[in-house]
Amino acid sequence: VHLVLAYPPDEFTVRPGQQVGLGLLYVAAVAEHAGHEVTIVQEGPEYLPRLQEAVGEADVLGFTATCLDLPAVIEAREHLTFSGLTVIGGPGPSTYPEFLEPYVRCGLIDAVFMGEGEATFAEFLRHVETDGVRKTYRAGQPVDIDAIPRPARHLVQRQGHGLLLDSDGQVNAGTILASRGCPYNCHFCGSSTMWGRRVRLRDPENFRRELREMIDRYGVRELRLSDDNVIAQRDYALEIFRILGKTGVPWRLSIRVKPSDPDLYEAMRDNGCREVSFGIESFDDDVLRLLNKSATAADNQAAIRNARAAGLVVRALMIVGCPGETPQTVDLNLAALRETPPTTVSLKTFIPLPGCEVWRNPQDFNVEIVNRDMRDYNFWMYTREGVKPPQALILPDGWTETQYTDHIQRMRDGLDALGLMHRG
Ligand code: B12
Ligand code: SF4
Repeated sequence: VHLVLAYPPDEFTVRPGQQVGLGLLYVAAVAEHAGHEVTIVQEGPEYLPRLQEAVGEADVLGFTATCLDLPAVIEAREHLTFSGLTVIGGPGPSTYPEFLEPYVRCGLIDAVFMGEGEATFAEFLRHVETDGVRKTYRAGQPVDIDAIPRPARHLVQRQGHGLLLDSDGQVNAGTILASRGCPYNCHFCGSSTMWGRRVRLRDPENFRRELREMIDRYGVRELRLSDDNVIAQRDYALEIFRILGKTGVPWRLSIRVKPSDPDLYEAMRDNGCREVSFGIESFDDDVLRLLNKSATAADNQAAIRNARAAGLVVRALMIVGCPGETPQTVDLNLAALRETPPTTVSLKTFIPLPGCEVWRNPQDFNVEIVNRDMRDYNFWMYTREGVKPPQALILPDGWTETQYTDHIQRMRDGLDALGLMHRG
């Protein structure tokens, strides 16, 4: 079978500092492993003509997509002349399969993959050869993450570049996963819908071999550990950090604010970690409770303080416009940031992402979802053209749209005044 696998045409994935998602590379590896021929089309200029040319001789076209990418992928497919099978997988189809139903009904999409893709894609490829392709493939038993082939990085031109805040933006950079899944269930996150809540850890030796390959074969000189929550098991995390440390390559990761003890951050620093991103979201305890963060504003401050004391660059990931916010939330946020400033704040507006609890049951959070157009579900504050105007996707009970967007603007202005707003 000749397969073309495609990243979606998304302007955000081609911005400097972005990285290649690993999902498509994992399923590409499964296909190659089974003896099939695979070509990957990345995003970027002349996307459609490149994709059209690539699918010329192909039997299967497979897209990966987040929710945000779903409309663009459908649009791309509509513009293509292709008579083979079109399939789609990734976090978008996994958490929002309803979006794809009409396109499956009319035959534009032949099969939708939900959840982890390695086992189901292998099954699908067997079905292609026997003409028994199903319309949906839903992941069953979690795969053994030590038994699956390593991501097929040789199929892409670019692994990513400049992933660290203080890098020059040109360095060849790559992402790697040590674990899959997260035991928490923050109500704005779709991780548990995608992976379940059991964390699977890779054999450290298996992880080490992939790391060596990235450095020796692909020339990767900056790394991002893309795990949902690698510190869920502390001893395991420490082992992974030691392995990273032996490479001498600087790296970053995103983690929860707990545990937040100095030893953990010192171990990260001593093993080459240059930058940590914390899922802070808010310094309003009522909001953190409602979002089921299992962390408090004091935990947030402790993490920032201790990580900075260890000498790490600290990126605070924050969300404004969450369910449960009051006008005082902005004041609480700014006061806490003044008291314990991170290096920078990456501020997003609240998005009720499909797959998360707020999307499923907005009434439990006293909000209404006022916009379900996935093209508006990009939570970055900036576009290529510059500042993105605040937009309401949810409206908390009793708020007008103007009040809500003014509230977002006030947080943004406050961060600007503190000199903490990250424009990436
Ligand atoms: C690296 C990353 C990015 C990178 C690269 C994006 C990318 N396309 O992968 C950047 C920084 C660009 C990014 C941007 C965004 N991201 Co992001 N990102 C991640 C992160 C941390 C890792 C991705 C990864 O490599 N995962 C590991 C692989 C193994 O998992 P996977 O991609 O899901 O793939 C598996 C299955 O989905 C399936 N599969 C995937 N593709 C395909 C294709 C086929 C044909 C088949 C059969 C199967 C299949 O098989 C794979 C192996 O099991 C994830 C969190 C996470 N742990 O996944 C968030 C995540 C993917 N991002 C998310 C979001 C929301 C975004 C943004 C929309 C944010 C925004 N701007 O508002 C943008 C979207 C831009 C875009 N076009 O993708 C959400 C998506 C949620 C959703 N319901 O769609 C996630 C899941 C985080 C979360 N928990 O909420 N992101
Ligand atoms: S936001 Fe992070 S800690 Fe919370 S459920 Fe998602 S991956 Fe886990």
